[in-house]
Amino acid sequence: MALTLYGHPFSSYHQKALIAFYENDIAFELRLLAGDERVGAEHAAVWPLRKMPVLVDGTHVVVESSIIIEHLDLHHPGPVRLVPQDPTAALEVRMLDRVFDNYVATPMQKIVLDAIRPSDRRDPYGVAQARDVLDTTYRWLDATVAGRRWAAGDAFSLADCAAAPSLFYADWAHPIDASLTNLRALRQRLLARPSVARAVDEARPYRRNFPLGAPDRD
Ligand SMILES: N[C@@H](CCC(=O)N[C@@H](CS)C(=O)NCC(=O)O)C(=O)O
Repeated sequence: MALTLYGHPFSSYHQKALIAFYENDIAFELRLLAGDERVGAEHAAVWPLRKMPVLVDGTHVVVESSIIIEHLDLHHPGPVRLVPQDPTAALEVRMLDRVFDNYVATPMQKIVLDAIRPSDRRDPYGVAQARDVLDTTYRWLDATVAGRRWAAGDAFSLADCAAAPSLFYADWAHPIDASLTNLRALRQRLLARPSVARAVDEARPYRRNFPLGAPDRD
């Protein structure tokens, strides 16, 4: 059954799902959300909230990046299992996935999206709160990933699919302090992972669109 993915290469949540596709070399058709009205209408028809990514697997619509990855692991498994079959290990993976989405990607998005608001509708108080959340989360993550190869342990997982794009863009929006060596090293290991490197490379042409101005580095 054909897999169709609605998204855009520069979107952090789209990249999160892409990494899972690339890990297991799963074929899909990309429906690029880049201003084509027909694709936009298809997207709105399957997911009225118009968030990306959205996966359509045959007649089944799957929304939310974490659930898309769980869906692939369940219905299109490959050699790299992204959700451990051991339930206790799976809980740790899902916990880290939630931390990266809620406390890294969400405050990062707050900072980035504030920059494209009209200048008289900005929210400096909310942005300052988002920076505080990032600082607290960075410190917690630095301690949590100490001694781990990947975000949730020895195996690359759903948690790393979430970690890679959220840390990538969060470090652009609000740099990870140099003292947090475990977290910074994890970000570098993630960038070297072929599936992540491929998603980052495919997004390179869009860097000029980063609302805060993309730094001259990954
Ligand atoms: N919780 C969602 C978040 C998806 C999300 O925020 N996607 C952003 C792009 S990174 C988006 O669609 N933004 C467009 C919009 O909000 O209209 C997920 O995990 O898939």
